[in-house]
Amino acid sequence: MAKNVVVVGLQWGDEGKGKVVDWLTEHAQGVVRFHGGHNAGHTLVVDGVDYKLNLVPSGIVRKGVQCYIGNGVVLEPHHLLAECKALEARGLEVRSRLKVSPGCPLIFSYHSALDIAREAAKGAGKIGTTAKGIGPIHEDKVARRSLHVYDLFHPQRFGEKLKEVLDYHNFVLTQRFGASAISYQAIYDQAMADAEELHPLVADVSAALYQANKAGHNLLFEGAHGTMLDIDHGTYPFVTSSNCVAGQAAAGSGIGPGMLHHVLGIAKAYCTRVGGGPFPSELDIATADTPGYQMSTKGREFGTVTGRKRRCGWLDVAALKRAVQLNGVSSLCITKLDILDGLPELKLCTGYKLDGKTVELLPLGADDVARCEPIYEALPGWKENTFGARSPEALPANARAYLQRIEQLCEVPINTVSTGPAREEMILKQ
Ligand code: 2SA
Ligand code: GDP
Ligand code: MG
Repeated sequence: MAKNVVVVGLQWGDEGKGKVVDWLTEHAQGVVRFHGGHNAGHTLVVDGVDYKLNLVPSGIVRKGVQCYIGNGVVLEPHHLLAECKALEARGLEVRSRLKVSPGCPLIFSYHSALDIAREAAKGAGKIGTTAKGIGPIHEDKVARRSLHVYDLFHPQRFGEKLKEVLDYHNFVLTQRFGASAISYQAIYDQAMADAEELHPLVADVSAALYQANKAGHNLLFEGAHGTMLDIDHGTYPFVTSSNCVAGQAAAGSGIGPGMLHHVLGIAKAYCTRVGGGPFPSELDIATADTPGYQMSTKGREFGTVTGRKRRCGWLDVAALKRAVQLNGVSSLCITKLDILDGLPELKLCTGYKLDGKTVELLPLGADDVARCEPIYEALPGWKENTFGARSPEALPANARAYLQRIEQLCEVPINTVSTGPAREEMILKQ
């Protein structure tokens, strides 16, 4: 493993980043979250036990690995504490191994209330958010009115800032959306109680990472979403509100880009997307015995946070190539190859027809993406079972050919392949 590795999702999220990060911790001493919030959901399967993580980094299941939540993460403090306690109740050491940046913007109930009210007002054109308040907290951050973890430890200052921002948002909630106002006292009291519990975890993450790197620690920077959900580079406005690309690993954790040595891009062997927005290679998932149905059911494609059904489609290589470029991907990991077992034919979307022209990269923004007609290349499927395969030789020839074609089109090596949800269900090439 290169010293410090950024692990990013190259599609619309849920590529299996959590599983891969956990697997990589065999060779790492630290795992860092650098964006997103409790809208993210990662499932790890270790020794037959399932762990579902939202804010806690995916290094927590491996004994002795230090976990960091960087300033780029938007933090719902009560959710974090509840998540830590639930993991501790299952026997993991959590709070003693977790450092939280004082620079994280704080999410409170008015953020989710605004998120829900906005989505309801949008009707059919809604984004399909997770309703966790992710958009509203990022608006507050950029508008320079958000509260941060460091404010929690100055009760008077915290109270004054909270009052000001809550007045502002209550006006919007009641006057613009006809929703109920949110009570100041309930938020203040809960935040002060949480502050006391959070205090021992708060540390200068930026400085700690600098020192850890100097001490020779291998660090993993864990992406929480996918490149196509990036606020600048995704299918805007059907995106989340943070930067999801590898470049955010530096800004969102307070380290310099020179400290990042390898970008590992994670892509599913097919595509999924949850929520609204264009998806050129989307398939029908409702009709039995169709490829989309197999992806949805065998792949158990349900949102980790909301339980929503994820939409499914063929692997979009034109979108993947865009993601490879945006992230400067050094190597690829293809996950969930096993879900395609038994399909007679597979398709790769290699480009689109747009305004009578052929384009080879996903265009920017939702409006043009929605007008893209996919161009497909067909490849033969395989009948054999790849579930749990652990060596390249264990894969059928057609599965190897499928991977080689992706490699060829993306011009990046596939060094790892995941063949099942469990930690050890991985193929490492060479
Ligand atoms: P938000 O809540 O403002 O970030 O939603 C904006 C868009 O981003 C999508 N989004 C996600 N897409 C995939 N997975 C996510 N995490 C959960 C999971 C999702 C779930 O791991 O399954 O449980 O539904 C995630 N979080 C945000 C979202 O669907 C909107 O399209
Ligand atoms: P993340 O958000 O990128 O970490 O991905 P999620 O955890 O939200 O979704 C990926 C899902 O696929 C999880 O339920 C994983 O347990 C599961 N998974 C990951 N890799 C594989 C794989 O190679 N094969 C199968 N069958 N499941 C996998
Ligand atoms: Mg997920």
